[in-house]
Amino acid sequence: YSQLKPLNGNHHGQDLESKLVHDRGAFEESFVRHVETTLARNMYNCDNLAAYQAASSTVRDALLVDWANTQQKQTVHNGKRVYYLSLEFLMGRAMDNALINLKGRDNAAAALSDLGFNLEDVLDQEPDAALGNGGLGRLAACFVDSLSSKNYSGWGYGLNYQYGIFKQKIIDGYQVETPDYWLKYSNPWEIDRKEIQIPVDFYGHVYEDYDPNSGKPKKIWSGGERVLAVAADFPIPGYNTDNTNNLRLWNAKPTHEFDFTKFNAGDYQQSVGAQQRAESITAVLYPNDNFYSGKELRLKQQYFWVAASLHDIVRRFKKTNKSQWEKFPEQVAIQLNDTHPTLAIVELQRVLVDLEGLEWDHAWSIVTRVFAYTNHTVMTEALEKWPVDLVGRLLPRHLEIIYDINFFFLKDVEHKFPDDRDILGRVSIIEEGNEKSVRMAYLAIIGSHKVNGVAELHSELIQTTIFKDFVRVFGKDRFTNVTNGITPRRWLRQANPQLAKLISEKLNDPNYEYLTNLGNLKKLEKFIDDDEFLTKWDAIKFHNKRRLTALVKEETGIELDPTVLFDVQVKRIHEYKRQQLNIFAVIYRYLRIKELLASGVSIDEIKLKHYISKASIFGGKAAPGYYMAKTIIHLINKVGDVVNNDPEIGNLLKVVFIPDYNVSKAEIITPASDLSNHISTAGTEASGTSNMKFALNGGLIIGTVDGANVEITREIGEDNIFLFGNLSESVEEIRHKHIYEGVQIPETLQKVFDSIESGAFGNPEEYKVLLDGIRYHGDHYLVSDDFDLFLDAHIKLEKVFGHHGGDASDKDHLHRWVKKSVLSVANMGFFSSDRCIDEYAENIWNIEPLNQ
Ligand code: HBZ
Repeated sequence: YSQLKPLNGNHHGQDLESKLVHDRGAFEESFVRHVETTLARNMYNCDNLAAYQAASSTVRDALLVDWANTQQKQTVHNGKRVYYLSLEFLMGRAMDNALINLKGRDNAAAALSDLGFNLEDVLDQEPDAALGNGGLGRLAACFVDSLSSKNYSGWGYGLNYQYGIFKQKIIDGYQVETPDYWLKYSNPWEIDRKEIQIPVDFYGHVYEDYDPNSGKPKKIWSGGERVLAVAADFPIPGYNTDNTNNLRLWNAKPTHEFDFTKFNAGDYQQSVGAQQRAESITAVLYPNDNFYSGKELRLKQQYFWVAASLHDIVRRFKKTNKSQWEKFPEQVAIQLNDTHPTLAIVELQRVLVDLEGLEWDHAWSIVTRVFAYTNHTVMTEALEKWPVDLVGRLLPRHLEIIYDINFFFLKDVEHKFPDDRDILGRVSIIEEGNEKSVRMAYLAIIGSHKVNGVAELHSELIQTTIFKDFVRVFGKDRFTNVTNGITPRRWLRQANPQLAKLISEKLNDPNYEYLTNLGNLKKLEKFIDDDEFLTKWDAIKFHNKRRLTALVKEETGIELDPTVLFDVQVKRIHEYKRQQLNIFAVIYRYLRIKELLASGVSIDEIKLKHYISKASIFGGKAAPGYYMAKTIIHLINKVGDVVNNDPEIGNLLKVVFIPDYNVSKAEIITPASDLSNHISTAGTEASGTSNMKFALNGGLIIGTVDGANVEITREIGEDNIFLFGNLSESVEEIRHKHIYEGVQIPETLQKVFDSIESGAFGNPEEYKVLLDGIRYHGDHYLVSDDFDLFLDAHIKLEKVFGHHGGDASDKDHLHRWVKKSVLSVANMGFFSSDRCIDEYAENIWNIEPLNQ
């Protein structure tokens, strides 16, 4: 590898990188060159969009130098790499993040200003890379940021969807989906790797043959359809380090061969058409979160991605290690983000046994040392179960291997529990029944050396409920917890620059080192009695609320008063996340206000004695086929129409639904919240990560005892969070009671139902499914049981919030609310995704950072 050792030429590269990012003149020169050459325009014809393209091309040039050096360094070092397989990477915008991580933001702002542009306006031109649904996809994006920032050799592998998550419009209060064609202009962050092409096969049949070398029987998979996986690479810059890892996303392309039998039969059109359909594999992201829908194209996506990624990994391994397969687990760790990539387990076994000629047991011992699986949900409707018939048709050899894995596994189980016949059926990878299916989670557990949940409560729950038999079979050690985290680079420095700056000043940390040592936030506690500091803190929140007020005005036309409490719930719309609980409580509040007004109480008196002024702000997408979630969106919008246009109410109550919630909107919404809702039915939200984003930005939380709320409470203290609701250990019993004794609707909630049914928010027929689900169909998510507890929690928190207005003289407010805000932030260090990555590295992947 002598030719891989750093050459002198690289110094030139490093100089170039440093100059582009840190030297104003060099940035400007490169900008102009890109306008004239890359864009074929001139400076007189350069609008904000062109400026974005020229600026991003400049930043990209800098990134490429680091990226190439990193790949070379990692190859020379030849250590273990981790590969994070995720069907979703919800990256958002890249340019601001790259500038921050490369410490070039101020320089870029100055250079752009010289050229007559405003950095913020230029950044605003970038479309979001929205290749994910929600928490799971955003987690993957935070993890690749941390892998780079903490100097690990870690790649992401995913799909380069042409259409990301749909764009949401709200028309007459209804969600309307429109396609997100995010690649309208060329994507400067994508490096086309047309030369990296991996063939992937589907369908066909399996036959047995003899291996002429060994004389042993051998399985051959042939016939079928072939498509090509073509690589597109995205550099992932670390913060304050040159380490720049790679995110490789695959494009599906036709092979250049086509079906000659059809062609010869005169069917040229069809023969070419079939090939063109190859591209449909990576055309669109499936828009469901926490729901398994069982579509053939989705299974095709999964295998396409997994096969391409594994062959790429194996090829890289063989370049340096030839066929020394024992070394494979020392060189390669693969993390499965949910069960979506579980076929990778089967594919590696196939590669080792069928293609490389290893004995089954030897291959399997390698496979299980390589893989680890992260579970993100206990909800049965989200667990993947692919029909055996479909798997057998699409991937005939893989189905055989799955049966073999199951056979050997069940033999072991039988040996271990000779007297327990029932356990075999319960743990079998194959679910028997009307339609036989493959339980992907079971396959993932059996093929991995570690299985983790994403928050303590969730990791405990998977071991005591859905996977409890596997704890008996494999022992407790196979299961572990890695509580989720978020990257403070994007979710503090980028989203909330003013707060990040105040913190850097207070910590005496001008280089923002705390962003990679988030525990340092703890030192903020020292200033808890510093009035000047608290006043500044509050003023920043107020500034952020004004920024959100402008966004809301632009998106909805609604004028918010930034002095009122901003009460936010933004996340995917799902019954278990209970946006319906929130909107019912808003309706209740409105009805009470109207009653008070009708009985002669003045608005001012209501504000003083009963309700503080607030704006309820919602946002989030419903899966296009999820009728109940769409009904909830409609109700929120209709309540908004009524409340916001009621001349008696003024700023006492406003209800807003921000359309098309996405990462870049989250960067504006999150820092502006006073209070955010994380109110899932206990035991249903595996972790939640937006709770962490809000708390890190000084917003308080109203939440249930669920997911990571539990650990957030432990870290920040129970005085600084508003918890309510039934506990997860009671949920089963309550559901049982609902079914056998009926659901008790409390008086308060009944009032709300009555007003909905009176037509106060439009045709009551439209809300029938929503109300009936609670009244007559078992109230699976315990809305009726938690409603009054939710109202009580509000009464309590409103006493604390008191008056507000960014008013420096409001000492009471500073001392009650703002102190809680500071104490939250000071104790959120644990929730950095850097900590997660260190835990995975040490406990699961067995890798160490590569020192710079
Ligand atoms: O993963 C979420 C969990 O609901 C949330 O609690 C957790 O914090 C987060 C990160 O661990 N799960 C998802 O976002 N899941 C999906 O988006 C999803 C998408 C496609 C599926 C299944 C789930 O087929």
